Amino acid sequence: MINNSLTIRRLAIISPQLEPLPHDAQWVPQCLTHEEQLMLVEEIRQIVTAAPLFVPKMPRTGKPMSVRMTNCGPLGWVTTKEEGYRYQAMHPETGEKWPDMPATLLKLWDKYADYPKPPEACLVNFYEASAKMGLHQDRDENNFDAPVLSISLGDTCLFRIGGENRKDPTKSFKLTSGDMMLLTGKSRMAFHGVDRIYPGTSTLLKQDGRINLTLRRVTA
Ligand SMILES: O=C(O)CCC(=O)C(=O)O
Repeated sequence: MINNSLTIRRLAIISPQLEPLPHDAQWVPQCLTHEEQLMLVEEIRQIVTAAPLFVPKMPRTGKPMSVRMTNCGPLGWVTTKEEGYRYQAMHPETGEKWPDMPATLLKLWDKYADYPKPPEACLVNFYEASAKMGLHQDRDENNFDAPVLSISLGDTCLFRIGGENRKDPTKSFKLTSGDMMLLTGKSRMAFHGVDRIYPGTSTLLKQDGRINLTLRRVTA
């Protein structure tokens, strides 16, 4: 009985190479070489030194999210109990401007985003081994024409993506360090989330965990 249910759960994790993703979301496995990933992690360390990780809080309830986060670029995404989800130019705790977005990320956007204007925000999410992110849409931007470009660094995660309605069927698959996802076109408004982290699956970071970077255009 136990074996059967394990088999069924394993089969539910698809291979995006073999089966198209909902609404043609794009997945580029190993988009970054190991060297590029190491360089990017070093750049993220400098960003975190200037703009320390903070715990985002859910609007209204104030419940802490399980990821810690920061941002780089002219704008950053933040959320607090009182003011909810929003983009702003200042770190919510230090009051300082966000650090610049590294050239490596701007180049990735130029190469893959197929959008004429640069990204304005890069969210840096840090997932400890037990962290996850519920199914959600990225809809706090004023511009849904530009894609959301996402990079995975560190431990593998189980990523889930569905359609434009919360109840649409979803597909799950593993994102590994160096992979890129592009939510573009119809998939721009797809519900997506991270169900779990697989600790110990990467040695890129000094500790267990995963970093996810999402590049977004916020204004039109
Ligand atoms: O960690 C991920 O792969 C997804 C992150 C995400 O959905 C978000 O920052 O909105």
